[in-house]
Amino acid sequence: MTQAPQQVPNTQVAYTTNNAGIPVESDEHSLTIGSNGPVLLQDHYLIEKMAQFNRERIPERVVHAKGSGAYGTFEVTNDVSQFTKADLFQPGRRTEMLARFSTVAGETGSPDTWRDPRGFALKFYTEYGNYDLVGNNTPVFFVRDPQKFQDFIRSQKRRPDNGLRDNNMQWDFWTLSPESAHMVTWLMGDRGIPKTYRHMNGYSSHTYMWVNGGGEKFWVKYHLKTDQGIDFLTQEEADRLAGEDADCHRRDLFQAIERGDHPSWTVHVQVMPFEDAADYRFNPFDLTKVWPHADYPLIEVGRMTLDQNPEDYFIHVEQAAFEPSNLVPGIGPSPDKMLLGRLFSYPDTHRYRIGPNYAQLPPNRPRSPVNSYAKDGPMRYEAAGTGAPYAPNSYGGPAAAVQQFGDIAGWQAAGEMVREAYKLHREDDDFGQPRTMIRQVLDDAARGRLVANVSGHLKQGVTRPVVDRAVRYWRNIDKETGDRIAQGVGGA
Ligand code: HDE
Repeated sequence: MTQAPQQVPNTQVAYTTNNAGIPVESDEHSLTIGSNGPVLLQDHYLIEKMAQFNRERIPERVVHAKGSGAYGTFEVTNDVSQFTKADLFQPGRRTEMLARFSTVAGETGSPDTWRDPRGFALKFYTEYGNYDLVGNNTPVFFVRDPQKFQDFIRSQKRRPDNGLRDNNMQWDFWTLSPESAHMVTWLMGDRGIPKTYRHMNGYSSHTYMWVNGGGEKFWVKYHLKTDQGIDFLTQEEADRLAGEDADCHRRDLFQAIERGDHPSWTVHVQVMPFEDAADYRFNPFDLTKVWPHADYPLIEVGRMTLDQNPEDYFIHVEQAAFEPSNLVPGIGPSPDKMLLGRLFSYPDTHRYRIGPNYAQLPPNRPRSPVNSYAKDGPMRYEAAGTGAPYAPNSYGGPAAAVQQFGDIAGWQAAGEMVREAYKLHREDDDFGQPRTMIRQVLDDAARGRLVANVSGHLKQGVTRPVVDRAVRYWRNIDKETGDRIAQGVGGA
């Protein structure tokens, strides 16, 4: 009988145990009859190791599967309390946070440098629960109705017949959905492949509502401007890195934080008075539109700094659950149809991917008290502490603090039930803002790269009718750019 290892506290001499904490007899030999086998069913540790291994994967995110994350802090640097009573935005506040950056269409093992928007997901552990701001590195998006999101994503992923990605599907969808023009211009330009996660901006993209202490409401859009400066990879650089170091963005973020080179972003908002929305020149809730800064300038709010790598990638990043529905007092949604669709989808996907008690997992666990009446369900391990499992109850269970938190961050709504596009505002159209971007924001070199990127993309497997439609799509955005792309793809 081999002696059990000297009984010492785990903290000093760590010896291998099984999941029940029982010291194991060997790390490398299965239990057999004689040294040549057969292997015995009673080798409980062998079976535990194999069974655990077979169950290590959870479903990857259906979009934004490849990503990287880090913890940090958000610090208020400017007094915006006239616009919001949200605790984390009050003067002097420092709030711990988690950020996750990601690509959109690629699977968990795909290259960091594929041309794709980048997810920019933030979770703030505030005094009144988690506030999640789940944006991208672009201020707009491809579609403006949640009905089309799933279809858009399918055109970006893999064909049902051969499982291959297909530029033809992408351009077929985009050219049949002209509302995509603004975002496609962002995507096919320099912002489509950031140099690293540290060298890109983040945006709420959506319009949100802020409510101040007096109950006044405002519409806001967030801009998180990188303090590292915007930088990008050319298509050639990105293609090379995809082969040489598919995880280069993940590596860069981890190593920068490890060496103390903590990335930061300065957080700004554009603020629109509540009453302005109705007759603003663009539909302020249309996710394919920006608010020109001349109309609503940026107002600084604070700075977020990422300074702590997660100790375990799977626990803190793979299981992180961000949801736009995590809106704390002083912040609300807006009539943006895409945002309202997202309020359902994220908690739904978390329940599917990581179980109904996902909010108790380390990255998702609020740092403030949780007094919810939720109970039971797989992997639940924290008692609700509500005195009785129902409300109201006479055993000290929590009740809603209606006086303090009863106001609703909402708006007037009336009308027939319809299935229609947004009513157009006077300057609403699908091509005006991308045209302004090409003509007034990009310089000659950036315009040249945009033309080269689009032409190159169209020459990879896109069929002639779709190419011709794409040239028309770009001519509608900007005639000269469309003509240059026509030339780039051999005339159309
Ligand atoms: Fe997402 N999106 N999305 N999305 N999204 C998800 O939720 C969805 C949209 C974004 O790092 C999913 O947890 C719908 C816009 C980020 O974990 C899913 C619609 C923007 C992340 C989902 C949109 C985003 C996601 C899949 C249209 C920028 C990664 C995994 C109505 C403003 C968060 C998950 C992370 C992830 C649904 C469109 C950003 C499927 C229904 C617009 C950064 O629930």
